[in-house]
Amino acid sequence: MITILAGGTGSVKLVRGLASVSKDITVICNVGDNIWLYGLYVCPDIDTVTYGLACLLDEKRGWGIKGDTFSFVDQMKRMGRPAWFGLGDRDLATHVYRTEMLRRGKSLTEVTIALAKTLGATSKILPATDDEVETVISTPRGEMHLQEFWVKRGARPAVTGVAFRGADRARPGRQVVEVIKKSERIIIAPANPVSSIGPMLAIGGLRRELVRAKERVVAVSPIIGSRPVSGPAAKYMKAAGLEVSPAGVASYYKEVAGSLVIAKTDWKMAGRIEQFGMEAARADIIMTGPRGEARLARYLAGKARN
Ligand code: FO1
Repeated sequence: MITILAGGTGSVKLVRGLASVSKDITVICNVGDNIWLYGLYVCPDIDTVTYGLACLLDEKRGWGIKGDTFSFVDQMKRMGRPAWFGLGDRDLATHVYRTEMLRRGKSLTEVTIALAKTLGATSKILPATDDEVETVISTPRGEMHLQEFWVKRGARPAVTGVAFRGADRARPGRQVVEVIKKSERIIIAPANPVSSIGPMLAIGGLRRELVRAKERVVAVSPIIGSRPVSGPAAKYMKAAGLEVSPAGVASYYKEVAGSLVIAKTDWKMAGRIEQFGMEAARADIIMTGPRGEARLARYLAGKARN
């Protein structure tokens, strides 16, 4: 069994690649981006992975359902309600379904498994926790929810800190610990280390399990040279006091991962990564199209068998 720790947009390609090369994949998803909107519980990273595995994802945006319409948010705007978060009309059904089941007493784990099945996702998807953990960004304008920083404010404010509210009380989701224990390989997706993987590492019980499994944990760098493959990783990494480089990623993961896969062009970084007690493996980590996704996945699955 292979487990992958995933965020959303930055992780879905590798998740899909792994699902194309192995039937026994479990995805543990970040919940720090989850947000309550209009009385509905929206879980962007879980939904991105679910839609990606169910061939529903809007590939161009990297989130939401392809071909979706936005009449609901347009109408909300006309009614004078906040409409900065682009909830699609079909996507809305996911949030209504989830919220209804949560209100009936189901856990987020149960709802996530049910949604994946209903929508046709091909792998097991689990939230990192059933408890609420919220990624909070500190800026000179004050603290704000990650979605407010990213979507409402277009990631423009300077970032002075990143915190994970509720993580100190959160317990790993049902099945998460068991899945980590059983997996021959645990992969950390090339997601934003601070905002996508950070909320999971902040959950004590989950972090402890990864520390125990360290030699089976392999992280894939989301940074090539000094640039993130996508998204605002550089801003968050700088705010967390990390160097924006594969070595900076290694310093963040040094306690929980035995190896870091870096781009072949970053071979000069290997020595610095090894100083953190990690193996520095070199591979083609840019995933262009399904073939690129499957190629990196095969490489990682191969490492799992070695
Ligand atoms: N990202 C945006 O940049 N703008 C949006 O309006 C937006 C809406 C949205 C709705 C549902 C969903 O599942 C994701 C959505 N995202 C949107 C993506 C999301 O904000 C982030 O990219 C992830 O949380 C980071 O992984």
